[in-house]
Amino acid sequence: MPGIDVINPTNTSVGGSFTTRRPSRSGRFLPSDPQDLRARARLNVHVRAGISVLPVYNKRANIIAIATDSQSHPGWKERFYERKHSVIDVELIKGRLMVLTRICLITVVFIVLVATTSAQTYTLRWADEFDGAAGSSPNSAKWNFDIGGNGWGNSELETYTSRTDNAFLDGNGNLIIKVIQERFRGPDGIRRDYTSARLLTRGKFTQRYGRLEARLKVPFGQGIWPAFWMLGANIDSAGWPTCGEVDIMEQVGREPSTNHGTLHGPGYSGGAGLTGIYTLPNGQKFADDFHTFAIEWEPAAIKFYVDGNLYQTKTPADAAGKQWVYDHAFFIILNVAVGGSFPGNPDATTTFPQTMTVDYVRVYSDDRFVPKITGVEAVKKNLAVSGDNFDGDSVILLDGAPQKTLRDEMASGMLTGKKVAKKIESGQTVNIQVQNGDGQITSEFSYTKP
Ligand SMILES: [Ca+2]
Repeated sequence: MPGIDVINPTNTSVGGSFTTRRPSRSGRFLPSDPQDLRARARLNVHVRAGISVLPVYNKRANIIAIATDSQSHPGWKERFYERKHSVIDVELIKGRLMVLTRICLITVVFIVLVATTSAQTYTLRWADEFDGAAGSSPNSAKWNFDIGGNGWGNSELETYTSRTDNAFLDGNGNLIIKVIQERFRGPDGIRRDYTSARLLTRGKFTQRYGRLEARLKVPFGQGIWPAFWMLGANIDSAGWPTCGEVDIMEQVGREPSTNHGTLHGPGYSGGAGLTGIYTLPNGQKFADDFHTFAIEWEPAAIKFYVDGNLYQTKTPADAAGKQWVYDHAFFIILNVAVGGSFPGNPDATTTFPQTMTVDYVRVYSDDRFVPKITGVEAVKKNLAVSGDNFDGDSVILLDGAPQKTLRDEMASGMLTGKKVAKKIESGQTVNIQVQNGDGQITSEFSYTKP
């Protein structure tokens, strides 16, 4: 059984009468797909009789199975039945499969934390290679524009436009964001001395977890502030910085060899962001060539790379008790700002126009964290859908049509499709899917109503 490596847990004081002895193999209950069961956190055990219940841990201390201590019941065997909502019945049996007693009821609440046993595989989910005719506008199916000259919270000096003067394809497979020194009044009526562009996938594409990377060549000069970054797609409801911000590439012109990678969240934003830098060796300047900037993002860890070099890993421990806000979908932003609080303003050494040349942006899903259905069951009028990696905005689809979905806050791997089962005839087969808040859909789960 791949990946299952039983160890003695060191801290099992979660509740109930756990013992920490190695469980017997005969008494093991295995979840339907142990490779996908990455869980621990809250484990509520209600033991009703004198039977010991043992969680089985892997090396990363995730529960991968439940067992009983059959040695305390010589001659008896246990049977395990998984019921809906991860409720597990344990029965003791002796002789000719005579069920004597339902000994205890275990309620296991699995909270997805980290992947454990399955291999990491990245699947390209979204990309823009910026192929297209010279002078044409970036693909409007993929990008929106932020427009205006309001300073963007940082006393910035540019007006962002959607003109092809400021954002266009070069005909050689690159997006150009061009900063122009010009007097310009945008539709917001604000007159500024510079124009530039800020492209974002908001409303078009979002991603939760995986690998995000861009290959690009930055502009240079005092007061020039390019970035490849993300904001939480819940920014309207949660506000900034609670929505979360991940800066994958952020540079200021006065530090031509330095890249900043930063997380901003509640209680650690602005100058207090969780940040690290990567410095090119031997005085090389980022603006002199293309470089690849990436993150690898999983539950409870974000790793930052430049040209394949891992230079920092941030985890909830870095947030030091403050909220880790990187478990939901984010949208992507590419922009070049001018002036403002972080880079300072341009001076006599700054030359214009300045261009950021972007070869590609690629987004890969991490297959360990894509939503997966492991079970579907009719519960009276409703449909109980169990699985992994459902996010807070996930929705059950019935033959492709979204259904009203209720979430159990205690059991992230369980969704209830309200009155969905009522729509299915007995004997009818339907395709059940789950769509996460970032638009990711599970593989289909064929369900036949009994
Ligand atoms: Ca390209």
